[in-house]
Amino acid sequence: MDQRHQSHHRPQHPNSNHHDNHQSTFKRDMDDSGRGHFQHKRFRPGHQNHHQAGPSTPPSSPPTQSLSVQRQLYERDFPLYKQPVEVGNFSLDSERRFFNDARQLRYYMEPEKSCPNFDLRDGYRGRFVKRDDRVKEKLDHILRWILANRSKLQSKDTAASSSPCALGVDIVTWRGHLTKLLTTPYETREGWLLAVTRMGGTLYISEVETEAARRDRENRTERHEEMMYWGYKFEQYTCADDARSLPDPGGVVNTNEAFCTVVQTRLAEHRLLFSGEVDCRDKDPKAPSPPACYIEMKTSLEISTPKQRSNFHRFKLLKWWAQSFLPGVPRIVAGFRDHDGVVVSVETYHISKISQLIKNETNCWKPTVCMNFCCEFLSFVKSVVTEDNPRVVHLFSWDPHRDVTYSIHRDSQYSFLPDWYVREMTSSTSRETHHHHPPQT
Ligand code: 0WD
Ligand code: CA
Repeated sequence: MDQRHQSHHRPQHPNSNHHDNHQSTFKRDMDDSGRGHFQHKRFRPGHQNHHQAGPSTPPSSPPTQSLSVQRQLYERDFPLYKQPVEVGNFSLDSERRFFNDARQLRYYMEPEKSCPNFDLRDGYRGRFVKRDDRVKEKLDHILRWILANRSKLQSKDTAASSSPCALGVDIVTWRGHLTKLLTTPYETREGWLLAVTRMGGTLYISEVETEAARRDRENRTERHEEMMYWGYKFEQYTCADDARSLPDPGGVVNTNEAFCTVVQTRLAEHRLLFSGEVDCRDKDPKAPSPPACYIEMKTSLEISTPKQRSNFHRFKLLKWWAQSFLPGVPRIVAGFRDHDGVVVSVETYHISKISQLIKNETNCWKPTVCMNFCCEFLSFVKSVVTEDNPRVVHLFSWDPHRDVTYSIHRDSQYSFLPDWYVREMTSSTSRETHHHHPPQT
């Protein structure tokens, strides 16, 4: 059942390439978390030093302090990545209220002409309701989905396996956070902060806004604010509310509204559960089942020079590929626009063909580096975050040209699992393991 996600990646056992480069990668970092004064090893990619629970690891082995992001360390065979399976979905309405259904899913209507002349500026001043991006929702919507669908999740996996974790998955997060991990080896501008908490054996990963990102958000130009609207407006020109109706370009664009898929998959030994926003689906009722019928919509500046084409391949297609590959969304429909926000052409990209498309580019990104880095990061996180406690956060931090490091926070501003979730998860775990309530008479 370990199907390859992409046919052009050669089949390979996830752990078959563990000849590590025995350079001396000892890091002479002092332990600033108050646990002694070892010389800590750097976490070595591809090395089995993350299997701390394994019998070959001496119990005194000190935890590793940092993870290198250097590309060449991740240039090996593509890791196993199972075909993502949609286990559910949810919708957020115009007021950002959660619904455990697909009411916000839209249907792609192919534009009549190849040069559609969509005016993406239309409606920005009068028919636009923007989500308040100062509100940090963290993992809340996913956690709501988990509570509403626990029986589905657990019956699939946990009951049968010997896994001690209550949910039957190792990692719960947003797809967007995984996208950031995939692109990290090639990122030169923006760092990230990821908060991690272990509860019931599952690691929850939730992004924390960096200072730099906050400054950028607070200092956006009016032009930038307007351009952020263009992507949503393109969706409005091309997506309809149901399979038999037409798009309504005269309506209001409300960015509170969202349809999110929840998928389960495995990256090497890591069982993942994550959610991502999906723009629309193929309107043909005979299209393959989700996520294979989903379509990602994008806009981008039209390409007029070889330099622009090369930059598009090297930087933008990396982000587009990573985002859609993760949940198994097979197609991207891109609207190329001019500087005035008029769409001048529309093109479809098949995710499985992107790595071929970029092969002739010098200094280009490689899918295998992205996936191997993400896999090693998750192993690193598992080895570091061993205390099972909803009040403890390990904050993993990365800046371009640096290693990934972390700090530990107890009952801090970084705690992100809400009480309603912790209470529900812990109370029902004990209910299930101890007894069944007799029916009330
Ligand atoms: O509060 C937070 N720190 C975040 C919340 C960070 C990232 C996401 N979110 C939540 C929101 O609830 C949103 O509905 O995630 C949802 C989207 O999650 P995702 O799919 O994991 O995010 P990502 O892949 O980065 O973005 C997918 C789409 C974007 O489309 P484009 O074509 O631009 O990639 O979701 C939208 C945007 O349309 N989007 C967001 N919507 C609401 N809040 C956010 C955001 N912070 N970021 C992207
Ligand atoms: Ca999109």
